[in-house]
Amino acid sequence: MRWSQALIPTHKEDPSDAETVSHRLMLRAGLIRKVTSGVYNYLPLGWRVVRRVEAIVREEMDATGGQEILMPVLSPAELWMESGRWRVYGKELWRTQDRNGRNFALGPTHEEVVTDIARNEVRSYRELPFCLYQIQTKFRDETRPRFGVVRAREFIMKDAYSFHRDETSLEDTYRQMHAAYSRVFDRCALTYRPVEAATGAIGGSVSHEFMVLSDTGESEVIVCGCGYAATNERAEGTVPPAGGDDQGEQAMRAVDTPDSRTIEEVAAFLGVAPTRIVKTMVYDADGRAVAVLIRGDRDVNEAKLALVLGADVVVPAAPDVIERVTGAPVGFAGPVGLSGVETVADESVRGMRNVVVGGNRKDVHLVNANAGRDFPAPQFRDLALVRKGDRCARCGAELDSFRGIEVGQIFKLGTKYSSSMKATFLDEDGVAKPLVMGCYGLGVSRTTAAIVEQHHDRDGIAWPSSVAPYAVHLLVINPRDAGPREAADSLYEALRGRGIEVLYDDRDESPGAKFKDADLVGMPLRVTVGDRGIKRGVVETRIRKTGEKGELPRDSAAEAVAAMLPKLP
Ligand code: 9G3
Repeated sequence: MRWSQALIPTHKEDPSDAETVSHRLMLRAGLIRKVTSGVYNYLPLGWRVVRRVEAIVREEMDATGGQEILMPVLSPAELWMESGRWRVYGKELWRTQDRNGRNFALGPTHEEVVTDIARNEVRSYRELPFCLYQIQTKFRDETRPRFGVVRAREFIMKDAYSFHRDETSLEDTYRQMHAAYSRVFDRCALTYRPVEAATGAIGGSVSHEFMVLSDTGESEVIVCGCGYAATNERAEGTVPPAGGDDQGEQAMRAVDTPDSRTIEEVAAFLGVAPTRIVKTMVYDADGRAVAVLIRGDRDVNEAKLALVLGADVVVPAAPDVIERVTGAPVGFAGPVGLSGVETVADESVRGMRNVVVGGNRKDVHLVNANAGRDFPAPQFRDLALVRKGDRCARCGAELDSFRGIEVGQIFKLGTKYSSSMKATFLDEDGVAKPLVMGCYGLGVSRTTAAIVEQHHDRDGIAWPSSVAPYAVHLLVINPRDAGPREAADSLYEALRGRGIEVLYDDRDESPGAKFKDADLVGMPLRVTVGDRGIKRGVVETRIRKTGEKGELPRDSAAEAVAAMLPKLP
């Protein structure tokens, strides 16, 4: 492609509203353009990268025996009502109506639609297992789209769904997918880590996320030297005891704490450490109020709480619910005198004595409250959001953490959708059984941004060869010089003749600007044709990733370039 005829609108300046390096560089290098919040155009260079990533994904999905299909974006509401998710999901599920008022969802995922295919087409255990996949645009009306295509409202996902007669067969495909995902991310030259993940509202028993290491990643991953790794939502671990209450049970008393609602405000007002406070969080679990006691310096892991309560959706209760349940405004909830509401405590509270709790009255806290004496001894469960510094549940060592971008997630779904949607098969005894399912998602558009996060320097993007929009960036210093221009034109044709993808910067612009653009758009190999070199019968090369420079004889440059490409990083 000749740059003079290409739409590659690069920017010298960093766009003001881009927070992450991938967002900044994808805008500056002319890969994407924002249409509206969370919605992007993929311009020629950006779309070439997406298609190269898709090609790798397709190859690896096909290699697992996956069969590619395409399901509609428009999902009839009826299917979502059958699975119960039309009711469970809120505004994030992009709903619309057709001209006759029929309800649809713009598919955020396709468990319902693919299960509908299976229940209509699968009869016998003989037809199992099989795996269907698609690479398709998804819609999720996120509250806060950000970081460019990393968290978008319209994005490209590869979603695969496998169907089995039993868990053993599912285990086999799950393992194959795990390996295929590793091959995909290896081929995209990504540094990533598969980690245990929560299954959340999607259901199922087991899940792994593939995390690309990035300090700007939205996800926090908890890791241990023993090899344990899990998202902080899924992570198990022990909260180190805070200590500091070795005296016997003291007399409980009420203390006025005007306008002290947050843990920090109460701790400061009473002159105690947040670890001496037990906070009472009120949640809405599928519509019922639940009180959770947890140490003041810790957070509740809502995914764990949902599992403990067997609830689909767990969200913080609304202020009016808190007022109704505790008799006090937000910030003063406590276990003393709290009746008629299910209460559970996190392990971090076990054994604490003489703690500070909310008084269930405005501007009042209780000091020296003791479980058993002042409020019913609660059930203790592992409900805390594990963090760096906690103890590993496996080996007891101190846990560490890193941030990452989730580029893939795989699930053992089991029969959640097949049972609710009556998708069955006949086993060898003619008995109808619910199909056992797995599903496997890979964020294609997000992966392109993750690659930029890990492959850039201060001058711009440095694409790995496996996904670069073009393998070679050919640059003629001054196209008005007939000698260099003819040399560059013929090298361009010679390289294309060898099937090499070349971006040929033949623009009549300053050499400085063209070199800057070459570094910005980041093709793996730059070949420069200039007057001085042509006079000496050579062209210059520069490897983008390493900056390594070289010269090639002009007459055999195409052959030499072809030999260099496979060795490039
Ligand atoms: C929704 C909305 C958002 C969602 C979902 C449903 C995430 C939802 C989880 C999955 C699970 C797997 C198949 C491919 C791999 C991931 N966000 N998830 O189910 F209605 Cl609005 O999508 N699905």
